[in-house]
Amino acid sequence: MKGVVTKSTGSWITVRSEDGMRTECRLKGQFRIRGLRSTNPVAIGDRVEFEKQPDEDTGVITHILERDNYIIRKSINLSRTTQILAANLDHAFLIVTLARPKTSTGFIDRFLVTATGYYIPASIIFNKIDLYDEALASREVKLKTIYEHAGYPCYSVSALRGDHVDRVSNLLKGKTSLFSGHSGAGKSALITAIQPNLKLKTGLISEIHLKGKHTTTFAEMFELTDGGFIIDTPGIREFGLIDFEKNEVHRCFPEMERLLPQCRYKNCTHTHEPGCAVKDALETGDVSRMRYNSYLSILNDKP
Ligand SMILES: Nc1nc2c(ncn2[C@@H]2O[C@H](COP(=O)(O)OP(=O)(O)OP(=O)(O)O)[C@@H](O)[C@H]2O)c(=O)[nH]1
Ligand SMILES: [Mg+2]
Ligand SMILES: [Zn+2]
Repeated sequence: MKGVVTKSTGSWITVRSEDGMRTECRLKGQFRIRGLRSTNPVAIGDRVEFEKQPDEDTGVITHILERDNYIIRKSINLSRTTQILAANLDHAFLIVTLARPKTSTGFIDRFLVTATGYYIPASIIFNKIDLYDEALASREVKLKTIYEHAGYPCYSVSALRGDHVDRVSNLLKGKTSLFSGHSGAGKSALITAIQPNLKLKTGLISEIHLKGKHTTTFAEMFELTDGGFIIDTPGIREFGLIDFEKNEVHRCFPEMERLLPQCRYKNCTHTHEPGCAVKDALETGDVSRMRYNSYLSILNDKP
């Protein structure tokens, strides 16, 4: 039988077959070894083949089909382990909050680089706009200008008040979408605002650290009544990049990639080369310094 992985708790993997039925499956032993470096050899969104066990209730996954794409990260602290957030995505959304908790632009840029590197359309959702004062509102305007100019659509919502939630739900129709972001950004709250019958668990923000409390512990894919699937994920602290070659990073900054034909050297890395259109654009403001600094910091992470 064929199906899609909708949840994985380590020992049990939930597979949804085309008829909508869900089967709790185990993984055949050999995959564990092959996927050793990843904390999760099977990712949410993976298309798999499985066999029903004689008890008819459970199954065994026998084959994982090739992935169209995936979003993968490594935790900075545990640099050897990688984690696939989800596979076979049509769209990746980063849920960003400017306060309670604060999302840094470095984090945003690393997420966008990964999505772009794997050709997954990425967008930013600014949540908790009900908490804005003038300073936060103007910070959001600045960030939106930068990211939209770079090529990433931006949306502003309040999951709490319901502001503009319908705009986001329209984007999800008929697609498989991922929600990622820091703990407490409101991923589960926004999914529940989009589809109230899901009633996902949400957690209060710690008053001391102004951060979330890691309420969602396993990623899970949910079916939307209007068609499509949404993947809620546990909050992540950092977004460590993997699999990137130095000369590939600029490809993941669309506003820089656009300028490459105007650089003197066709393999320009936009760092030390003369006649670099990206560096000229920094002067005119066409490429934002903040994004360029992220680019340099990502380049310098490389061995
Ligand atoms: N003021 C305000 N609070 C919100 C909004 N959206 C979510 N929250 C609150 O933020 C807290 C965290 O929301 P969650 O949905 O649990 O956040 P999460 O991103 O799923 O967090 P993890 O599951 O820990 O990764 C909850 O107390 C929500 O009620 C919003 O638009 N405005
Ligand atoms: Mg959550
Ligand atoms: Zn250049």
